[in-house]
Amino acid sequence: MPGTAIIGAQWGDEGKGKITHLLSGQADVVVRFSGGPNAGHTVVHEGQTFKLHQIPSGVLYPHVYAYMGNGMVIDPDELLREMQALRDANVDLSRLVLSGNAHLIFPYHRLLDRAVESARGDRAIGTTGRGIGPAYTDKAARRGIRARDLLLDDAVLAERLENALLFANAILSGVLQQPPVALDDMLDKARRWRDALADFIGDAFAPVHAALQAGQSVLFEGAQGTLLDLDHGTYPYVTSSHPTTGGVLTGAGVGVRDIQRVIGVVKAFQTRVGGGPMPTELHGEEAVRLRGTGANPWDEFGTTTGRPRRVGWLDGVALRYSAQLNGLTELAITKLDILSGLERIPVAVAYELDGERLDAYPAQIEGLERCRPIYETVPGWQEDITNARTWDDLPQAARDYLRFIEDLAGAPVTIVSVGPGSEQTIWRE
Ligand code: 2SA
Ligand code: GDP
Ligand code: MG
Repeated sequence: MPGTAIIGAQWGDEGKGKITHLLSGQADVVVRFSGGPNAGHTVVHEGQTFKLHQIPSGVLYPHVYAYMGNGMVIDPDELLREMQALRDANVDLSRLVLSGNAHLIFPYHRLLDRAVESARGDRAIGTTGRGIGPAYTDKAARRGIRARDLLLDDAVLAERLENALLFANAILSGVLQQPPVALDDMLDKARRWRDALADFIGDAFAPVHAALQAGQSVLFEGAQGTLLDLDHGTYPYVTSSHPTTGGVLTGAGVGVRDIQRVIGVVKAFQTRVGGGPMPTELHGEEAVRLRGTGANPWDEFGTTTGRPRRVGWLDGVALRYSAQLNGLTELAITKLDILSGLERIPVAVAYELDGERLDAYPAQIEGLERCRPIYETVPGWQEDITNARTWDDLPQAARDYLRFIEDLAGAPVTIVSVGPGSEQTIWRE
């Protein structure tokens, strides 16, 4: 199994960290291809819980080469904190590489992110405030600073920063009436980042291709989820990158033939953080039932920001769309244990829009905002399934629910997760 992409099939937080970490046990290389410190991937490794943001989830295995790919935006301050926390837990970072082509998040990106969000008022995207949008904006506008730029002479770096600050300060002080950011401060920061990170900045292209060519197992770890894709998600309520299979190609620099398996990670119900339409959203007691109250570590609160996640029933229309868009070859279903004890489980199989039945995902957000889910309801199960380890250990109703999901997505379920622990996993033969 040379190239395997692990893609969030919904709005993020499907459990990509757990699935990537599990598969990393047998992998040689793990590459993150999109996003940055907005991500929060929870991994339980040898009983200890790690929350990874920018570093690939494979890093916890000492045999794995972990690459932060060119498609990412990296906040070096956050990265250094994350690296220190891992070192404190005795994790070996000698095989960690930051692509020289990844763009950097500077403090002015965070300032801009927060200022623009507050200026949007009730039309705010609900970003994580980590500077993601402004950093990708600078990248697209060709004024971004890349990791490799830290290694340049001070004079050249200063020139690039000055160019980037022309725009940042025009918005910050000209439009938003905030104090401008000083070039010297940014240059000082960049020098400190250079000292701390120079040994980690390198090539994330040639070694990944060498591994693929040698038939080694390479995992591409997705961040966020399909419906947050800049082109294909619920625009403008999206992130500024491509968490989809398309994003693997550009964000890691590989070709279509390099990816044999595309695993869509699907939570057994639906969650979303931030603004934007969510047709199957629930409120009140039903929502608390799926979200939890925060008493358990796996309850639905943001891994990075702690924000309560919006929750709802599984959206089969969105799942079908996601399966097509990503070319999913298989599904990993997570958090199935959370549904235990329900009498019946509704799943959206179509939408209703202006009295018409809609089977396809609407292209326009204005349409999606008015869609009402058409549910099909399947029987639930009462048993605790957190100790199930084989397909046959699952109650019949749980297996039927999984088959229902397979039919909706048109892809087989190969992995079922019944708890956060790595042992709480069913590998379907
Ligand atoms: P941004 O910060 O510009 O990427 O925000 C744009 C939208 O993307 C959503 N987004 C996320 N949604 C779910 N999970 C994410 N990661 C963290 C987690 C989030 C957290 O693992 O829980 O801790 O709150 C993530 N990152 C970005 C975001 O909510 C906006 O809707
Ligand atoms: P990611 O961003 O896709 O990696 O997902 P997050 O880490 O943000 O959120 C998933 C949460 O669910 C984490 O707290 C995981 O430990 C937890 N989790 C993953 N799989 C399961 C599962 O099958 N059951 C339960 N109860 N929790 C799970
Ligand atoms: Mg997450």
